[in-house]
Amino acid sequence: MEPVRMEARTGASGGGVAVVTIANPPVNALAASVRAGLLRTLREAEDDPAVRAIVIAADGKAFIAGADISEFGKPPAPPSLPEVLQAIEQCAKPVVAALNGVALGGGMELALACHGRVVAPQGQLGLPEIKLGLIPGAGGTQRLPRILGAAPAFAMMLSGDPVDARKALSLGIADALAEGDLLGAACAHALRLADAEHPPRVRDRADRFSPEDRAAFEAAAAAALKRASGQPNVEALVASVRAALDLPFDEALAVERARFQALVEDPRSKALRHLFFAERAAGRVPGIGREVKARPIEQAAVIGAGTMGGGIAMCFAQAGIPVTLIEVKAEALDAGLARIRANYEASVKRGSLSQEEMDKRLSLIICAVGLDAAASADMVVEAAFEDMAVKAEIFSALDRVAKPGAILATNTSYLDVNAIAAMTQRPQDVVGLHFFSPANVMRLLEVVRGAATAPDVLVTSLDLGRRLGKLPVVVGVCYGFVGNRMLAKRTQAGERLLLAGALPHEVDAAVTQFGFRMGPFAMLDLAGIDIGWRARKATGGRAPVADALAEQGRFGQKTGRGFYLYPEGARAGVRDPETEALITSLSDAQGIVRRSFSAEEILARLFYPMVNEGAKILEEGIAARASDIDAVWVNGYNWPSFTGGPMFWAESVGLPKIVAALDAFAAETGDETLKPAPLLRHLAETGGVFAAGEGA
Ligand code: 3H9
Repeated sequence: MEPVRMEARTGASGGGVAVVTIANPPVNALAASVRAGLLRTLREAEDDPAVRAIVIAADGKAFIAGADISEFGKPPAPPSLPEVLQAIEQCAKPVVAALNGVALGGGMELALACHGRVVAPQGQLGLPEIKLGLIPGAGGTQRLPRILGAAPAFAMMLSGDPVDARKALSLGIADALAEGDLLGAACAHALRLADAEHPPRVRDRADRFSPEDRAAFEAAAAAALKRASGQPNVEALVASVRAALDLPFDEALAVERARFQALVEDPRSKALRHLFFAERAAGRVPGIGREVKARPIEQAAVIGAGTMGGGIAMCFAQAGIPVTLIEVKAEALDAGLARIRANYEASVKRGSLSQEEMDKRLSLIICAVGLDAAASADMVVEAAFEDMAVKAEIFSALDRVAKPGAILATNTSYLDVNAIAAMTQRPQDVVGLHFFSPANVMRLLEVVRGAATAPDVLVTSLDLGRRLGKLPVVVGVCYGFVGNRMLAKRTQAGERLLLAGALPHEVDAAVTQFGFRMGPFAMLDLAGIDIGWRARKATGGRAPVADALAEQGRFGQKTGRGFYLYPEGARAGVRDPETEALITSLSDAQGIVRRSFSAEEILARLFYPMVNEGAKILEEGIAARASDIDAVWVNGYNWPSFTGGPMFWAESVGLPKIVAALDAFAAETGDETLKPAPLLRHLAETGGVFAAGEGA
């Protein structure tokens, strides 16, 4: 099918209008074929004496989702989008956009280049380029300020968030809202404009610019630059909007274009674009097609009203799904519900939740004692104590109680989902749903596929994850799945660094400088050093520094002392001479001559073993794609998005360099697990990349 087609519109409201329709599923991205089709049809319509006005419309749910992101970084294919938009703007006949759905990025810019815009109630308009490390590159930074004023336009582009149809109308971005026949309304509007002497052009406007607007823009720009130090897209956005105020339209447009093109080549934008596609790919399971339908989930149950269980129940309530919160004892339920209520009340106080919404959510959470209350649930999520015996008991009881076809999910972080499934007569209905703490906030959801998990159970879990506002990523069964398994490598490497001569604040500084919000030791202090210590006691594992701290009752923030000191309940730790002396004494006891480490070496020692583990995870099929691992780490562990995630970052560092370093680490420590995984070594030797040969 042609990506752009043209039809003559006849009839009372539409005679003399050429309707140019874009049809490039799924979201009408402005691929080269669409740009070429638009230019061609536009010229035809312009040359046709029977045509008085033109309407640009789109098939499907979206108007246009923007430039085709997959074309960025490839050789440019003419015509460029600015060229097409210039042709629209300069067309002698009025061109009106019929905005049937989302008009994002280049899609909104196309609408702004038109002479009029009519929007359907479900329309949404936005310039989200900033989220991809870019700025609008087809006139958005020039035309939006002319409609809104520089300050409001800057705020909208800085957030990247869209406005809905009504807001677009009230702001003057859209000229009219069509409740019924959008195309009819757009044609009528186009003919009205045809009766006027000249089609109105946004570029000719300057009525929103004023000294007050300029001052407000400069203040907002200064604040944004301070917050986003080192983010080139924010700097480019400021420069482009300032150009709109200072320069003639075409010169300012050239400033925007040059800035946009530089950003497209910036590795940070490449990383963010990688993540855009990574997050979408994560929802696809190789071998499971669209023919597999999800089971209906209308009622849920959560077992365990602790912090995790409560947070999961909140996720269901937020999505409007009634949920029964189940405990063994009424007191535990009361405490759990009180925690949920306090959490909501804090949100209401902050203004991020209305009282009405809080009441609605609370009314969806029903409390019950005993597993029988799970009988009518379509999905049961177990969030009880992390202990195999406890889980075994719950799942064999659930097998008796739950209705046929109900999905039985465990929120385990480490335990064997296959062993849990084996406690039931219906292992095909069992799946892992690993939420991250706090469950109502964190976006990542590891969907753990057991050996027997049925395809429709997996599809339902992915669907449900999205309904809960999560990013679900399918992972296989192994100790710690993708995220915690790799985290263990970082934790082990951190311990080694401390014993070899680094201090906690040096390691944390290197990691925060890299872009994490928190370093590994500040993180351990926040989570509680005792948690890992108890787990290691049970499994026989060792972490000499953390164990020594825990043995002294230094559990982290909650005891005021851990890797750092927290005077008077402070949340930010300060260096603790006692901890540092303890670390040094542990090095001495092992006969280690301490030395200093550069930030670069710290990062290599922490992250290369994680990359190696990621390669093993791929070899074992625990993750289907390297990009899934990136999606896990960015969304669940705060890996800085502008580096694209650990596997993408590894490729930017260079796999041969990582392999050589891992060989050296293995030789130095005698730790065979640090030896490069065969996949990693192979890719390094052959110049390959992780993405090659991945399932779709
Ligand atoms: C830009 O416009 C630059 C200009 O200023 C200057 C140019 C000179 N390109 O999200 P979904 C695919 S920058 C290519 O799952 P939803 C997506 O990968 C762009 N592909 O659906 C997925 O493919 P698959 C500014 C795109 O309903 C499929 O469409 N625009 C694009 O949940 C469905 O996507 C943006 O940043 C694209 N632009 O959400 C908007 N968009 O099925 C980015 C989507 O193979 N897009 N795809 O996995 C979105 O925000 C959401 O996709 C949207 C639909 C809200 C549109």
